[in-house]
Amino acid sequence: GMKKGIFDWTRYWELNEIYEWFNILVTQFPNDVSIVNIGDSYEGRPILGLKLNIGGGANKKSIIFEGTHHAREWISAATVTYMLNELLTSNNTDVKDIAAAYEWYIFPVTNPDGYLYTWTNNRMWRKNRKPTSNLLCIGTDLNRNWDNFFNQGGTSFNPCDNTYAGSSPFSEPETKVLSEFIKTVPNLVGYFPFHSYSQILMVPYGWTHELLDNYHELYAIGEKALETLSSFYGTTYELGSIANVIYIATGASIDWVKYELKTNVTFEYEMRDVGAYGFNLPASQIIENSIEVFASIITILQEAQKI
Ligand code: ING
Ligand code: ZN
Repeated sequence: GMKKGIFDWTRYWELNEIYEWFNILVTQFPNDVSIVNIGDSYEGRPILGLKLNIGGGANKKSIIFEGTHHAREWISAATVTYMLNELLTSNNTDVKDIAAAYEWYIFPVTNPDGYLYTWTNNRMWRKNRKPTSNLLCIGTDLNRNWDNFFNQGGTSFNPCDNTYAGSSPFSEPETKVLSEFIKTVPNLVGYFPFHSYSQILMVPYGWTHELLDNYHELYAIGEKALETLSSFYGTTYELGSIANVIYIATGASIDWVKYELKTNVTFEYEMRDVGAYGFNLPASQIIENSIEVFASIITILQEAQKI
């Protein structure tokens, strides 16, 4: 694994550190990784992901990790970078098999302006940083801005609210460029957004209470994943559809991917904790959180390969 130093998981990383680390990985693993720049945020920062095709090979199925759509959920960037590092460097044969079996598109920070703002101005910022029709209020909730039952529940029409859905579907550059990119990914079979907090593993949909598509299949896989997850530190998660375990929410990325692209394996994580620290999860929990979540994802993919 990575050596201790600037790049370890005992503290949270700033955006430029994550991007710097990408550059290091490209020089360290030139045959297996490349940087994908899907376009710019509102304030002009590139939204960068790392593509992994370990050992090369064509026609692999693809998986996308969506990190930090919500700015204040720092554990998302930390866990996604940790998992990327494991996929590249783990010696565990189960991990190596899964890592080499897919093409991975890993985005630690899909809301770079918001993430930077949480470091410089307001630790509790959730939205992006694009101005709205209200001069006094900035930002759209990116996880309400996708073109799927837009503004039909669990959203706000008020630009000052934290769940403001935006002026129209994909009105925000961050959701626009990410959705356009996702459509170009060949053989997309898995989509995983990482949020915090509450310790819930969720499957579609957020727009309806109905249990549609392959809900029951995903639920059964989710049960196995949570057995794996709790086996390390006893962490317990709830499991269910978004609308049933938390609330109705429309315009979410996972719903759009599932509904529009018919992607098979779609799980959204609400990671640690259950509220003691909330979004301010201490950095001392990054590694434990990452270990349990990553192992559960390996279980999900092993189970999904059986069906
Ligand atoms: N929770 C998610 C949110 O966007 C969610 C829950 C997930 C809603 C998927 C809709 C779809 O509100 C957090 N903590 O952001
Ligand atoms: Zn969130």
